Amino acid sequence: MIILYHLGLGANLGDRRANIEKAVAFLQSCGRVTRKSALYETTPQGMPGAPLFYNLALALESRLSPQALLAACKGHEASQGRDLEKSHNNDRSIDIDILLAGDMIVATPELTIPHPRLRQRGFVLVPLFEIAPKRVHPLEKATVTQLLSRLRSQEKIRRLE
Ligand code: PH2
Ligand code: MG
Ligand code: MG
Repeated sequence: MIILYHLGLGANLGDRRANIEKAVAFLQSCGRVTRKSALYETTPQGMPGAPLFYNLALALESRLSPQALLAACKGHEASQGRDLEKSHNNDRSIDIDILLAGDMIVATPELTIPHPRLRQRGFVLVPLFEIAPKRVHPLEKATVTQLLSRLRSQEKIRRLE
């Protein structure tokens, strides 16, 4: 079975553009990357004083299960020097988050899909809107366009390129 994933990538340490590009290349080895947003420079959320992020969203068609894809992404993050022990809201060279996995709903201690903070985050919704405006959030029963139009946030999101 091929699953259509939507992923969010973020980096706020080191060469942010290169770190994101490396992650995209890595994900190409997990399946077929069919859509990729522009890069966005975004203000860090929930991380006061942290350096600005680069964020991007992409679509990946993959035969990997959500659990296998998560493990592969964690492996890549670790290979890029990310300390996964203290991974919550600290600066990072690369973060790869599974946002959506087709219509699947996953709720385990290790993995929650759709991503639990998807609808609160402009840095996720703006790039996702660029590549998948009509995608439906299977719990909210709302499209990415609708989720973005409902978002009230102070984030600064600047499209690069
Ligand atoms: N990721 C977070 C927390 N805050 N802020 C921005 N702008 N971009 C991110 O990717 C990001 C964040 C947790 O993963
Ligand atoms: Mg994240
Ligand atoms: Mg993450």
